[in-house]
Amino acid sequence: MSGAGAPVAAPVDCSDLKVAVVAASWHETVMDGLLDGALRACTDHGVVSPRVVRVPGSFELPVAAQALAAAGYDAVVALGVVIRGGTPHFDYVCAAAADGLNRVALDHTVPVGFGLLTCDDEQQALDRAGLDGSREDKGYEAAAAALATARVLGEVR
Ligand code: DLZ
Repeated sequence: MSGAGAPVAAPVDCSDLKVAVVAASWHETVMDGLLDGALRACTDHGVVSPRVVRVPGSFELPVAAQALAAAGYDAVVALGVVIRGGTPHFDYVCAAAADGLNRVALDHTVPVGFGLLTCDDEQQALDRAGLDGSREDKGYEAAAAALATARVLGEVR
């Protein structure tokens, strides 16, 4: 896995940060890879016992992320997989999840890692899931971005 295109930065120490991962449950194999990657990033950054919260689908990610941000977590990582079907449903779920997660981040000034895969088919998701044979590790990337941002925000405040 090269994480093609993603900036590579040495992990910063986040051992003093409270971190939560919120993960949807659709597309189990891909979600397992994303969650494993996010937790690996937490370990690499020294995060102690990140909290993991599972929700049914990606549409439910923002409300859970909001609760976690309001509860005082320093960084939240949101993980989900939405695969395009034959109706406009895909667009509604993706837009609601993306807009909602962005709103949580801005309303609470808490970084929310955007680990939501929005894919045309399952192969695109598998290619990005951080599994054996995947080209990219988007769960790791989303967590690393949230942690690096939380570290920067700590310096700004
Ligand atoms: C209903 C639905 C569908 C069709 N597809 C997905 C998907 O690909 N990925 C995902 O995370 N969730 C999906 N959902 C569930 C919705 O996100 C949501 O959980 C339900 O509409 C109930 O609010």
